[in-house]
Amino acid sequence: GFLENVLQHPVFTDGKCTVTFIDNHPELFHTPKRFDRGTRTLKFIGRTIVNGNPDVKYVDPNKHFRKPLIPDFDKTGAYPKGSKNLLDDMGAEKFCQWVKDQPHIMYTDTTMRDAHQSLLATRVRTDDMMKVAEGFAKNHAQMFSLELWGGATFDVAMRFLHECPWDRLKLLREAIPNILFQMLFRGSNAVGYTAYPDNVVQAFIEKSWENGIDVFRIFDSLNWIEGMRKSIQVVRERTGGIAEGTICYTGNVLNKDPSNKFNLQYYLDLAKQLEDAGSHMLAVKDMAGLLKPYAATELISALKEAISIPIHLHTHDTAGIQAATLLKAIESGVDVVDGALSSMSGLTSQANLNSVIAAMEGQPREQPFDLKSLNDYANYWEDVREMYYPFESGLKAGTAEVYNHEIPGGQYSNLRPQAIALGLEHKFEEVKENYAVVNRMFGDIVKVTPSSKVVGDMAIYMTSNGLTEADVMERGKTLAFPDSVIDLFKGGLGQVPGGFPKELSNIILKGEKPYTGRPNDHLKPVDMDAEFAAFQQEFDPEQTFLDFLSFKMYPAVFREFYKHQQEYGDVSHLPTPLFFYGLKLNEEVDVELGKGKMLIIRLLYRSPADENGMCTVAFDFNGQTRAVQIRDLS
Ligand code: 3PY
Ligand code: ZN
Repeated sequence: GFLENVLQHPVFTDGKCTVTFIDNHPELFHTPKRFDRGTRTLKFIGRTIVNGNPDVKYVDPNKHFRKPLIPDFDKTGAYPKGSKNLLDDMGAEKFCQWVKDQPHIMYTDTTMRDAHQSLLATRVRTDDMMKVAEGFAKNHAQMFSLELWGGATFDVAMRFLHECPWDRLKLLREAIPNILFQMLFRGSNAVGYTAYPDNVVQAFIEKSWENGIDVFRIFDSLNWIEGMRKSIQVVRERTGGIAEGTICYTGNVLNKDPSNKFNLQYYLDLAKQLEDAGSHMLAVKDMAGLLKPYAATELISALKEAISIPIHLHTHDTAGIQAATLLKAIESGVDVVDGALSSMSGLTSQANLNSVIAAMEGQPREQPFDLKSLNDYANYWEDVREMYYPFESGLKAGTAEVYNHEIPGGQYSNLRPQAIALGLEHKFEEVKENYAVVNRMFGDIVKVTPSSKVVGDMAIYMTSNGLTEADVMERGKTLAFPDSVIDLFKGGLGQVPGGFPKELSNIILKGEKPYTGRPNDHLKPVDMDAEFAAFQQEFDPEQTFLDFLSFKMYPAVFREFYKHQQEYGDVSHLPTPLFFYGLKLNEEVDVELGKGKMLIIRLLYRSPADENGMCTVAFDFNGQTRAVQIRDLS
């Protein structure tokens, strides 16, 4: 147990023990025998019953969940061959030629990544994905790819769901061996918010490939080719995957005013650079949903002329008309489009995949799907989505305002809660206005994670301090700008063509010199062997190199995640209602703890807090009565 661990620890036996010793050595809590899996699970459930899940800010006591219906599939039959098999057989180059040669349109389903990132604050859990993984792979093997990893999912999985993102990937890969897996990769920033040393980025890509990722959608938050070049190279040279170099779309390509820097030529030049840098495919990533239908005709037709790699279109339905954009792009020869299953589509998510597929029925570029079955999966997700109601953004309809503020879908649904948390509830309109103002002040830039966060931080900063653009320009020398803003102007996210506006740059940097190269060039390579050894030393020897990479991406988040695992075990198998809301008195739930190990848990009793603030929570646990002590934090 814990005491033995302390007494036997070399630091303790060497007499070097200090007051921070226990804090610095979380492995001391690694006492597998005393706290078996069942007890840890009961502790987690007990804590949720007594204090709620800290991530859930509001519980509706009248909420009742339907049991999501898992669509039928052939449990014993083989998986039909899909895009993953083709890639494995042909290799990336040939496979991409094959994609280009197909007359029909192909689809990426974003339900398990961007859709829930944009609608449900990225909270969808592995358990809900796994229930339909095998069936979907067998019923819809003609899907081009499933986007299910990267972006914010990596961070949120550990931080709020207390799940290992690598385990999610591995489990899904096992259940879906036949369809390409796609991730969103932030170039120099990998799956984080700042630049990492090149060798960390490289190791991350290699391990992602080894554990299941095929398509790497690589973007740079300022559309800076140098921020993407290295990742594209690594995918090409160190994996068998597809490097999808990405153009982030912003502004309006139909605006022919000479002052419009995001004009057609801008995108064509970037596309050519990405092709020359070795991209196997090109993504047009319209993260805010600004690509209007007729703009898609112009942009996609011109891109098809200009480059010879396949083109993959991604957009968000914030304005409510992006299905039309997809149709126009399909008419213009785009090769693959992204959509989300109906119940997870619309608003700040992707357009409705089921409906686009239906709209294409009988058309020259139709790719046939079993629409009835696809709708059954949408129904499954509709019932699952209910369980995540505290994370809904509250948006009711699409808005044409997005053409003005240009806020990306994932950020838009987050911005209101963020504004509320800062007491700016009644100034949300102003925050959106200021977002557009800040974009202009910064010289009109691409806004996507993490640059979008910087613009958002500045907009909130100006709103909460009642500052106008003129105030910033006049009194800027005396203002303490958000760190993220200073970092952007210093070059921490890379460079923009022509640099940031000089006057504002001087004000923000207060005389400090920005750097000119890649932010990664300023970072020392990580000594992998030494640091991995130190990592295992700090935590425990069972921690793998994948855990180490999680730690390198998010050190503080990983530490908390590790502590949570030590205390409560692996909570990823708990059913979602149990995970977020605990149990009601006499409510019974089945929990699968690992393969085939079923538990039936019923809540028998919960005492009021005693004089020490402790509650007793008693369960029927597979027919035995077991109780845990939980501190009441109320
Ligand atoms: C992310 O980086 O998470 C995004 O979804 C950007 O659009
Ligand atoms: Zn997106």
